[in-house]
Formats: sequence, C-alpha cells, structure tokens
Amino acid sequence: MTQPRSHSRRYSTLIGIAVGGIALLLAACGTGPIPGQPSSQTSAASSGSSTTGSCTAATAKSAVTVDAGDDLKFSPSSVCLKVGGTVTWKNTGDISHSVTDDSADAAVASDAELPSGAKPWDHDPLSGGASWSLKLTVAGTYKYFCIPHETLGMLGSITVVS
Ligand SMILES: [Cu+2]
Repeated sequence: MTQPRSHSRRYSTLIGIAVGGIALLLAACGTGPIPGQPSSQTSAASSGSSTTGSCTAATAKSAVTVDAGDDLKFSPSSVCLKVGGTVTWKNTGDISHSVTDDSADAAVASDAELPSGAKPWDHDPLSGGASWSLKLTVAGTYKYFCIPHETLGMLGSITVVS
C-alpha cells in the first residue's frame, strides 16, 4: 500500500509550501516602517521633502557648510537656513565642482529654482580644497546644481525661512 502514504506525503509538502508563503508575506509586511529603528531619523533628514517640511524658524541655522566631494554629491543635499544666513560650500575632494542656481545653465530646468526676487548665481568651479560662501536674504526654496555633474545627480536644495 504505497499509494496512500505518498499521497499524504505530498499533502504535507503542500501545507509546508503554504505555511512558508504566509511567513514570506508576513516578512514582507514587516519591512515597512520599523518603529524605533535608529536609521529612520537619518533617512528622513536625507529626503528633500521631509526636510523641507520640517524647516522652520526654530530649526533653521544661520550658517551651514555643504561638502562637495568626489562622490559627485552635495552633502547634506538639503539644508535649512535662516534669512540672512550663509551657506559655505567646500570642495572636500579633488574633482572641481560649480555651485549654480541659474536655469539658463541647467540641463533640466527644474534642477534650478529661486524664490521670486532672488538673483541667480553661478560660481566658478571650486577646485579641491576651495570654498565659497553665499548669504541668502530672500526666503523661499532654492535648488542648485553643479554644471559638470548635474545630469549625474549632483543637486542640492536650500530652504530659507524667516
Ligand atoms: Cu560637480
């Protein structure tokens, strides 16, 4: 009588697959927001929209430094500044980077943004170790980029609040 035994073995295999599938589904659901995970604060800070949302007079700084590195990124990529505050860009690597907020120089128009009343800027490429500071006196959202690396994603934003 081998038939009933093999039938029951196949049945239990099916149950095993079903249980495994449910466990996978539960695991997938668990990869959503994990409460209390220490990295959640960091990921919120690096996301442009959440930082913009939390940029208030209470959280704004009067001076911030943004690194421009050989990783072709501005870091931090978004900053929150008080009106009249100063942003200093520092080239921490060897590759030259421009700091530009002028839609006339942008490959993608939306990579440049200025509040109305603010003047566009385009600073000459910063060589390794060089830095440049800009005082921002008009509140609003600024989006800037590095001309040589714009299309590689070297973009930054500044929210200025009063
Ligand atoms: Cu660059």
